Amino acid sequence: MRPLWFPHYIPPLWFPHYIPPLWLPHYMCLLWLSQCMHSLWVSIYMRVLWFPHYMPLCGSPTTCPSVVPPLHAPLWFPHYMPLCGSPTTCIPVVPPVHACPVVPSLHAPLWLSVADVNECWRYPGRLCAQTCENTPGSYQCSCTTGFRLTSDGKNCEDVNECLNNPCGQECANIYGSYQCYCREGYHLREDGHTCDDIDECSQSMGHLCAFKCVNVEGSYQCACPEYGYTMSPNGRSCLDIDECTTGTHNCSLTETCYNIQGDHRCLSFSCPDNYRRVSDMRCERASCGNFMECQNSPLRITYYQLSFQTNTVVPAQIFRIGPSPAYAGDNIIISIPRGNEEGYFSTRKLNSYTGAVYLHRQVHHPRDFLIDVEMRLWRQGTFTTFVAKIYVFITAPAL
Ligand SMILES: [Ca+2]
Ligand SMILES: [Ca+2]
Repeated sequence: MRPLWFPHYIPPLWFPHYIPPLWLPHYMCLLWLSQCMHSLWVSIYMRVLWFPHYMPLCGSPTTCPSVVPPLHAPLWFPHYMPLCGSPTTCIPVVPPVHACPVVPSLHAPLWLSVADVNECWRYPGRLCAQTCENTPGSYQCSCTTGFRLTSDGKNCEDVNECLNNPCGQECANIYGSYQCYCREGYHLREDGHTCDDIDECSQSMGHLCAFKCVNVEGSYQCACPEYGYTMSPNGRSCLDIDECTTGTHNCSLTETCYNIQGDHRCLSFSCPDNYRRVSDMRCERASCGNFMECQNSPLRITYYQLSFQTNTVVPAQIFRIGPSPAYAGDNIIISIPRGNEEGYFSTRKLNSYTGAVYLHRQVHHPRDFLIDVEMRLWRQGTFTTFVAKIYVFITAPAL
């Protein structure tokens, strides 16, 4: 309320002597403060007659021209600008002329010892919600990053940055800021905005897939060998295709299809001369000429197929053989006369009528063996020979 200590401004009779034209803006303050018709008149009088360009005039009693200040500010007192910003109504003075009310603090002339008031210091925290910046004759509220000034010019509201799609994938608006995040399978780059595919295959040290991991954008996929396997329902491990039951084998009509892990085999069983085929798997001697031949040539030849994986722990008992039925006094001799040249297999007699075959060396790579296991049975004073022809398929481990 600065005019109070300038009493010489108030008596209207003094004004012609004391008020040079340049003081006029201050009278606008008086006008606002006192609502005194006389001061009003002084103001109007001075302004209209002497400095008409100071006079913020309005066209009607209710509206003020929004661009009054720039239009009417004297060039040599830019800090005097009579603002018509906040009080938007006009005060009727001398009809039909109307003046815009002027906020006193905004228009104090510095050279009248009424310095600009730093409203931000005078009313800390009360004028602006966030940041207050003093300006000549006024102040300006502003907001920190992430906020925008509301229409009241005082408060700040959160900006929803997500509306401008600043993120590579997903955006979450938060109060005063925003956060980018990525969909599953991606990670946020250090720039905080870009999403990069995660290479799950290289990060998982090969535990994700039984056979092969293939990185793809946003995810990964497991793969199986091109032939012999199909993907299991869990999408990670591989299942052997049983070519024999699915009919995808290439065995001829005379061959028997045998499925193994990751592949299959076409086996043909033939009986030697003098043997007759009694089943798919068995040949029996038709006749024997003399005693020695009858003792030494197999009475029966039976085919078997066994399948083991390369990671089978050795020694492993893979086969048992013995007379059925067995009688007291039976005794057997067991051997592998063919197919064990490299010594992967061995035999052991478990008791007088039971023999066992062992895989006793590790087979490191998939491989097929055909071994003849011969059992000579001593019973009631004569030997009888039996042969088991055993296919042993060593396959890769299950995937
Ligand atoms: Ca990926
Ligand atoms: Ca197979």
